[in-house]
Amino acid sequence: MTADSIVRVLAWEALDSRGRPTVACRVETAGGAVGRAIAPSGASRGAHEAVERRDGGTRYGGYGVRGAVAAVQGELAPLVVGRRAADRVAIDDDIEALDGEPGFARLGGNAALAVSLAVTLAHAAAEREPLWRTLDDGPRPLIPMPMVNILSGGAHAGGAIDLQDFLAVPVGASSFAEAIEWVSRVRAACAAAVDAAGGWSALVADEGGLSARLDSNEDALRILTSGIEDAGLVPGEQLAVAIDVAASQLVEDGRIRLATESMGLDSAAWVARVAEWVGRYPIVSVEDVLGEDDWDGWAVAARALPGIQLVGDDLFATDAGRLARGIREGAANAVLVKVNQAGSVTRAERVVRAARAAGLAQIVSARSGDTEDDWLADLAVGWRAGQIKVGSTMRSERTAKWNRLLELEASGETAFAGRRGIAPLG
Ligand code: 2PG
Ligand code: MG
Repeated sequence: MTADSIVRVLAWEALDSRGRPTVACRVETAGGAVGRAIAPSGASRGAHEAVERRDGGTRYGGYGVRGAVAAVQGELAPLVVGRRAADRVAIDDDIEALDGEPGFARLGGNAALAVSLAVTLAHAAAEREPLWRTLDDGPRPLIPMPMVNILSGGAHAGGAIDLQDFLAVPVGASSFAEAIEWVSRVRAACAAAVDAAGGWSALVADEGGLSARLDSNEDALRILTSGIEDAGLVPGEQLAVAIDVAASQLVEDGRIRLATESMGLDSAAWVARVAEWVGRYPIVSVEDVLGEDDWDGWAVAARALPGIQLVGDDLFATDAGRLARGIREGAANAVLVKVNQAGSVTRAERVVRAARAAGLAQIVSARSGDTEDDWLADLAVGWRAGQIKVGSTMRSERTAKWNRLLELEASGETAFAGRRGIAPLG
């Protein structure tokens, strides 16, 4: 037995930022190092994500995770105890093999991920290193460009409008601290406009964003662009805009259904509408523009939106196989990386590396149901992802990640990615 041999794995049911149960896990080594992590959980979940195991029934409205917790204690702990925390990659692969079903359908992706993260963190603790350094791939850790939610719709805001995220991307900022200051100013400027539009800026959506029942989705783009100007920043040059359509949530009979505007558009008409917006607003990035299985539509969108970062979230579901198909078919030029879509740190890490090798941009992302954990910031920095998406500038499960990045920047060992990490790359 070595000092980093795992001697104990403990799991329990914790709560995420939406107040729903989720799996928490603590891994302890012989030398006394501890790794502790809580699995995040999405609302606009893709069909191709690792399976989130829920108990069903009436307890916690069916969201309980006692089954997943029992899977950790009953099957994963015996597999992990006695192994070295440094062997995370082999442990993750063995968990996948033990599960035996695609997407960790038997044990639960939430069970597998909580263990994977806790092992990763226990290793860093045993090494007495910050987490990012144990993942460090390159010459110097890279602080990612933040993509910050300002206005929310869709599944994160009770369907106030259809599109899910309207985000600020501080492309002209010269440091992460400046980036966060700028987007905070934009959020404050947008709050007044949201109140004027019948929203209530004191109440926030799942990721801390503003929301209101606007007359159209385009109104959100108008509010955000005016907010950038009102904040004294130059749209496009200093502060750009990103949207996450989360289109898989909107597909109905093969069309994109916009309830706010009482209409349904086919893929081509919808992409043409987005292209018009790109011409009118300082949009640099469009996520999940179409449904998760509309591969042909995505290839059309890639041609219709040249020079724009086209991000696959539900499309790729942080899965190396789906990413490989997207690369072959030219479907997108960026991948959203969510560790719980993958079910393990190792599976997500492989997606980051495959994307980088193929010239795709990488955006490490939190979930709409997240936790006070801050490991996501270290993953982005250590993997040199270039971009990170966490939500807005408020709610502690969001600020935990921003605050960790501010700390790492203040430590002076890092460089800020700036706009370099945004697709199309170089
Ligand atoms: C997304 C995420 C984060 P959710 O769609 O990108 O904003 O949402 O976690 O609900 O899938
Ligand atoms: Mg998304």
